[in-house]
Amino acid sequence: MLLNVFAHELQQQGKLRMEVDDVFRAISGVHKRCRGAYAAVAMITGYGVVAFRDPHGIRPVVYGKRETSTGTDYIMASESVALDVLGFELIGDVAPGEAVYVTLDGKLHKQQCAEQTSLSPCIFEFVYLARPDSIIDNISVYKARLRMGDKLADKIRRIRPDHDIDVVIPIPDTSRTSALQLANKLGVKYREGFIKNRYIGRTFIMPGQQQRKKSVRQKLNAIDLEFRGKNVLLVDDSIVRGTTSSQIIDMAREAGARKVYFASAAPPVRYQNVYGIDMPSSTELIASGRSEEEVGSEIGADWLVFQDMDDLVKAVGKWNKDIRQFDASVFTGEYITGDVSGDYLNALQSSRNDAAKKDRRDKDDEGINLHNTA
Ligand code: PIN
Repeated sequence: MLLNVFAHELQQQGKLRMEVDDVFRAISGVHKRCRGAYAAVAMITGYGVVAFRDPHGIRPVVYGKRETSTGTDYIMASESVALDVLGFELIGDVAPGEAVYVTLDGKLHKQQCAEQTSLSPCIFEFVYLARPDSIIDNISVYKARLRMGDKLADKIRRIRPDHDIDVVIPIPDTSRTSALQLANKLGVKYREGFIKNRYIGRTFIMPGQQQRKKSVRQKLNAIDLEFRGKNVLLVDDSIVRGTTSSQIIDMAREAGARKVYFASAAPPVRYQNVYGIDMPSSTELIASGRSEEEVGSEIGADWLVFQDMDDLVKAVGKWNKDIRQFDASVFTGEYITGDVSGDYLNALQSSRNDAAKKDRRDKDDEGINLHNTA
């Protein structure tokens, strides 16, 4: 849809031959007509490649270069890791509202195309979505996650000064970085108690509760000797539906743990995401309408600790003081574009719940069957 709007903006200028400024003008038009989060890379056949980012800079997009014997090559990608593996050097982020355009002759042009901008990156990228080796808006995701572990350790010390944790065990993969630092700071052993089957994809975006449940057991296997007779602190990056968390707690108990404590490197996820992540509807979020204690007993933990919102912001924001605010709407319910109404959220709610998704899948299957019989 976004590209259609962009194409329409280009077409409306009615030029036979497009100049660089025409492309930037079209992107200004996109910013006027579209709201929300977007970071896009588009190829304009016969002209070049252009990357652009929404005026709030919610989603990331970076660009880089590499020198070759024939000149400079440019690259654009949503995460800087793509540049590393292809031998490019990072130039920087496409700024909120900015467009970076590489024409067929190999020249790079860039221009601010939005009237009002603010840098408000999505904090969930740092919590979970991005790879740890990525750098987003000048912040190393890895460093941010280490710092989340630091902050969690401080909180545990504060609220449970007499804790009896024997071992810290991450729920792989994302939480490893913060769990490692948490254990270090608490002065408790860090152990890999769960081994991940590396051929399974992300479960929290998988359709259907049944399928998700099955996938947890297929995805993780416990090493009993790390659990037997011990008080374990399991660490995850976040708790979304809570289904994985409760199954993992069961697995830890089956493996012989005496007490199972749980730490989430992020605050409770209570609100829907409207900025590009196909997250569950809020009724399916375990923390929606529940207190932290209630979530703890719901997932069956002996106790549960969540990162405080302030600490999460500090953990990430410490590395780039230019960021005044993050999009943290899944935790706070405050949508930084300021235009997300209750009606919109309700409509989203009914299209995103598992039943609606199943319905759509069934219809798609029917479509395929009809097609086959025809
Ligand atoms: C999984 C990262 N992480 C694990 C994603 C599970 C929420 N879930 C969000 C925790 S991985 S649940 O490291 O990429 O494998 O609360 O919805 O059950």
